[in-house]
Formats: sequence, C-alpha cells, structure tokens
Amino acid sequence: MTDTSRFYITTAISYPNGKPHIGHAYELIATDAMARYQRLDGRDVFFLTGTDEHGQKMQQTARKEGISPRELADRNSKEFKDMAVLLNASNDDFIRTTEDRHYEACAEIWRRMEANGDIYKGGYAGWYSVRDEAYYQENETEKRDDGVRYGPQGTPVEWVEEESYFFRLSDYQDKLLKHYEDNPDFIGPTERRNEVISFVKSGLKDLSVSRTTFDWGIPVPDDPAHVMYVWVDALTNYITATGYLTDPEGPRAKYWPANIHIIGKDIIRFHAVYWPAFLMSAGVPLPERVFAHGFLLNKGEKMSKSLGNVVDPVNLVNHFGLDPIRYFFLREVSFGQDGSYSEEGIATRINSDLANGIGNLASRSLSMIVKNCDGKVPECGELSDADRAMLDSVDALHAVTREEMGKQQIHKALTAIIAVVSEADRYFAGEAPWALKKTDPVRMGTVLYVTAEVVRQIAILLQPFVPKSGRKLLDLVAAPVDKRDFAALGAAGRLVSGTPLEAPTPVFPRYVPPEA
Ligand code: ME8
Repeated sequence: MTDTSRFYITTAISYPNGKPHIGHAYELIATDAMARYQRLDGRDVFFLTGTDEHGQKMQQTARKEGISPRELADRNSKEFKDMAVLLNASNDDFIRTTEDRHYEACAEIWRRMEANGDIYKGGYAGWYSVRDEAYYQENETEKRDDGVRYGPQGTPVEWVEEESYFFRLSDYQDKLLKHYEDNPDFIGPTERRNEVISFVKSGLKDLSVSRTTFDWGIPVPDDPAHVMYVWVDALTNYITATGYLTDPEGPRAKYWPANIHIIGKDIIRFHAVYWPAFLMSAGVPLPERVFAHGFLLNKGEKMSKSLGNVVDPVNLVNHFGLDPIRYFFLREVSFGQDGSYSEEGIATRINSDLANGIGNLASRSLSMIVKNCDGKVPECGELSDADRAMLDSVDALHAVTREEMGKQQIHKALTAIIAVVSEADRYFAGEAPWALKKTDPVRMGTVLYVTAEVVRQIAILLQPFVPKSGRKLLDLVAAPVDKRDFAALGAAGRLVSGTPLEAPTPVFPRYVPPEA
C-alpha cells in the first residue's frame, strides 16, 4: 500500500555571506530529488530550504564590504532563492532567519530550555572559529607553521572571552548516547554515526549559547545585551517553518518532527549533538534522522576561493543544461561520500546514460511506432518469455527505488533504473522489431508495445531526478497527466493501445564540447 503519511524534509540553511556555490546546489538538488520522490509516491511532503543570516561571519563580511549585515543578507538571500528556481527545486517554503516568525520561535525554544533549568549565565573563554561559527576545545586545535591556530575543519580560530549564557550540554551526554543506541537510524551514514558517538563519549562540556561582543543576532529573551549563538538560532529554523512552537493549531504544525534533515558532513555535530539536546531540553520531539552527504571536490581538490575553483552553479547549468547536471550529481556521487566532478566526467556520464541510454531507446522505439503502427500505440499481442521478463524488470523498479531512496541511496536508485534501460536496449536489439516488419507485424507491434511501456515507466521514475525531461518523455508516450505518479507504475497504468503518438523529439541531446 502507498504510504500517505506526511514527510518533512529539509536542507541545511546556507550562509548568505557570498553567492551560492556548487556545494549548495548539490545539497538542494539531492534533497529535491528525495522530496519529489516521496511526493510522487503519494506522501504529503513539506520540503524546506532557506538562508542562515545572523552571526559573526555575516557581520564581518558585511563590514568588509562596507554595507550592513541586513543588506548583505538581502542581496545574497535573493541569490539563493534564484538558485532554487534555476535548479527547479520544489521547496514548499524558503525560510530566512531574519523573519519575524523565526524570532518568535527562537524566543520560545530559549524560554523552554531556560524553564527546564538548562540555561545559566557565566563567562566563556576559549577558541572560536568565525568561519565555522563553532567553539572548539583546545585539543581540537593546532598551531601551524604559519603561526596561526586552526580548528578541526582547517579554519582559523580566535580566542574569545566574554560574558555568555551556557546550555547544560554536559547533562545530555548519557541521554544522547541512549538515543543513538535506541534509534540506530538517527544518524547516517555509518561513518558519521560512529564519529558522533565517539565525540559524545569523549565528554561533553556545557555550550556557550549567547554572544555579547557583537549584536547581529536574535536577542536573548529579557537580556537584550546578549544575542543567541547563531547555531541555536539556525537549527531552530526547522521548527519555525512548521509553526509547531508558535502556531500549534496551524496547518503545518503536523509536519514536526521532521523525517529527515539533509546536511553536509561538516555540520553533523550541530545536528546530531546540539540539536537533539536542545529539543530534549525544550520537550520537543526529535527529528527521525539526520543524514550527512559528502563534499564535492573539483577534479579531486577541495573547492576554495583561493584556488579559484568554486564553480558557479549558474555557469554549470547554462553550459550543460539543468537536467544533465542534476542527473550527473545524483548518479555519479555515492550519496553520503565525497564526490569529484570535472567537465570530462560530466560529459561522459550524461552521454552514456542519458543521450545513448534512455534518450536513444525512447527515440528509436517511438519513431518506429509512429512510422510503422499508424502513429498509434500498437496492440500488445501474446507475450513471449522475453517480453514478460522485460516487463517484470521494469515493474520491479518501484519497490527497488523506494527501498534505496528510503536509505538516501539516490545513486543506487538511479543505477537500478539505468540497468533496466540497458536491459531494454538488449531486448530491443535481440527482438529486432525492424526485421519483423515484413515477416510478423503483429509480433513487431508487441515488441514495440513492450519497449514503449518500459519507456513510460522509466519516465515516471526519472521525474524526481530530472523533472522536466521525465515530463517530456511522458509527453512522448502520451501518458495522461493524471497517470504520472507512482500509482501509475506497473500493470496499473499500462499504455493503452490505439493512443496516438507524435513523432519523438530528442529529450537528451548528446553533449558536444565547444571548440577550444
Ligand atoms: O553550514 N560540497 O551553511 P553553509 C558539498 N549555515 N556540500 C557543501 C560544500 C561542498 N563543497 N560546501 C558546503 C552552514 N556544503 C550553516 C548551516 S543549518 C541549521 C545551518 C554544504 O552555507 C554544507 O555542508 O556553510 C551545508 O550542509 C550547506 O552546504 C550549507 O553550508
């Protein structure tokens, strides 16, 4: 039975201290594919993305540019919104942490943690990385030959001493470990789960949750000399958007707790340690799962502004086209691991799987139908063993992809789909319908019917990954608009013989590199 239960999925919210880069685009594309998959599978989906606009990093960048943090946030948040449109992301909301609704939710969660006795005033003296917006223990930092001290993510840290509120994180060590044990799927993939467990086992210190040396943040209730530590503010975005704390009777409150937070591996500690501790303290249910994807590397090298390889997603999409780029990242990178990309890698992948794969299969089979079957979906005659095996393979894809997508193994879902395309290529070549035209036109019709039915189901299943191309393919097989979700997969939605088809136009053109 189709699972019609609600499904709430989020991306991290990005710092708009600069324009979006390819890592941001990657996370949004992957999360979008998961949201679209669940929607087509009949679930009531709420998909959230947005921007994380407070904190010292934003304030410092704005100062360097000679503008206010709000101006910086407004300018770049728009870039992130535009990117979501460019990437055809199906997010249901876009949250900005400078919105009023978010201030209210943050004040509420703070009050609840305070009422639970978990917040006290003290003084912080220790290392802070502005680039990571993170506090680090002395033993997590190292002074390098350049005389600068760096944190575990390779960003410089500075010494901070100021009055600050603390959260009693140390009280949550055992509760967190128990939660990880009782809920083995809370953190994925396994490497990240192990990393988090060993971090928590090594001992948790209370966490400084407010700052007093700058003011670009959400004021602490009843003590406006303090702004909330940006991560308290940022993590709360996931709840703000549902209204769970501030509008519990509202239409979106039902979406909390989230089914899954999709984030990058660099911010797992915030999501799998601090966030569940804050929620336990505030008496709010925890998200079901936090899944960390890997980092994208440009030809194997870490992206960095100084290396000049921070690829602009807009250029990449303009160059290769949106769906080819979406497909490349989703198929090429094992979701959860780091991935490398290059122009050659993208070209090879999209030509082999899209142009020569599904694109070619669709155009060969459908143009034969248009030419030889009166422009109509042919009758499906008696099925041979080969026909049945072919239909069984494509009918099985719903279950296979559902299983893989349920584990965030996006690349495996796509691999399974493309394997059926290859099988259909072999089937088509083996049955040689062109040779049957004169000898056995009824049999030719059956082979073409089976092939077109494979194309129909592949098209339905490709929609989460390459939405526009999936739609175009469905137009080519004249699939009715109300028969394009996963309920129409398998025998339930078989092509109807006699349906008129137009001559196919190419859906996935071959990528030819521009002349040097
Ligand atoms: O961390 N490859 O924001 P952010 C893949 N505001 N993913 C990457 C990447 C890369 N090269 N670089 C960054 C923040 N990311 C916080 C989040 S959530 C409550 C607050 C991912 O703009 C990164 O891992 O630095 C994160 O998930 C997202 O992009 C936003 O990064």
